[in-house]
Amino acid sequence: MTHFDIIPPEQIDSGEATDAYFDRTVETLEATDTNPHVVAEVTADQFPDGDFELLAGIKDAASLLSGLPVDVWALPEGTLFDGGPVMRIEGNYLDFARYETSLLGFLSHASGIATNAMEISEVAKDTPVLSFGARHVHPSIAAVVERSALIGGLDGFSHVAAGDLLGREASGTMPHALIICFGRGNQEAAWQAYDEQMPPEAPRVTLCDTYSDEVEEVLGAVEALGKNLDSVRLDTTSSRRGDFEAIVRETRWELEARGHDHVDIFASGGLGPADVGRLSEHVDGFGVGGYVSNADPVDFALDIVEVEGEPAAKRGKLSGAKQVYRTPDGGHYIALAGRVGPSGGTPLQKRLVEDGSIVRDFDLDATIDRAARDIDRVDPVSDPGE
Ligand code: PCP
Repeated sequence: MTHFDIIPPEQIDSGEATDAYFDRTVETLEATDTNPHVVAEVTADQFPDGDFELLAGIKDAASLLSGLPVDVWALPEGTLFDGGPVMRIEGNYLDFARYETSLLGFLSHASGIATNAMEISEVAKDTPVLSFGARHVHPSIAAVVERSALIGGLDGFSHVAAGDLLGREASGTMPHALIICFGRGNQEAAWQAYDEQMPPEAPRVTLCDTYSDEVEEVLGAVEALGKNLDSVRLDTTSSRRGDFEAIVRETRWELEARGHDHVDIFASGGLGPADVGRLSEHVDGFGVGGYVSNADPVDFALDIVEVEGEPAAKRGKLSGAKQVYRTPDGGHYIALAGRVGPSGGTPLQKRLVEDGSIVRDFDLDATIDRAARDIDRVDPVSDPGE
């Protein structure tokens, strides 16, 4: 147990992290000796609508289902999908009924974050983006946020403990708190102290918007750190922002006018895809928080589609086990499993769990590469949203 309001992992593993109606269903089925062999699928939209999402959370889903007497197929983590099942479970219903709640939670949350990260990453083009949004979510899911952000194409993240879990070092610059601790008018002292204290490998990125005009603070940072200064971060608070793009471009101009071309500009604070798209040619890096970490979870549901080998589904859902394909033109195609797929289509659902044993690796670098390749092939983000 923990003194925080966090469900312990043991209760997720045991199936106790469930909705009460599953407990009641299990009780009823057991009492009536009813336990059919079923096929169940995890699906968001039934049919393609041109709106692709990026699948994440499969690693945790596989851990959840391992040890249960079931067979599971799923799209590999880091695959784009547009309708149709992302996972199929085959087994006796009572063997996995209580796991539905946690299973959908693992997939829904991670996939929503990965999808928004992908959107940001695509409009940022080659400009690196760090995930700064851990502060907006419950600390128990910080690693889910950072891992999903990387799968979606972000280049790094800020959360230290998530870094420990993922085996990657967290990145960061400095908060306004550091500047304020040195007092108004003492920004140079704060930046210099930071420069002196940080290890040589840490980039010198000074936050330049705390008390006065951005250009003035940036030129002050150049003066204070000289050639040591790698980058300046502009995080102007929204009420003082005006035209952020103009502020960034003016800052760049004034740096270049004084021969400080080596100083990069890093932008952060309330940025979404439209901002990132507008700013990407003017800055050298972004920090994006809420747009990624606060992404809407994907609306996945788990539905029974076959009972004892026969098609079965509630109305509005499609019965029968399905396969989904990547078509040669980068499209997504849904067909009944066992039927002939589209010409040149690649089947996407692969075995994940075989009679309770996980049969796939979850190397994070490989997942990131897979996502990048699929995004390249499908080209799902053409019009940055607002
Ligand atoms: C930045 C900004 C946001 C963070 C990063 C990004 O923090 O103000 O809070 O998240 P967002 O994209 O959701 O806005 P700092 O400048 O470090 O904030 P602070 O003022 O706390 O130092």
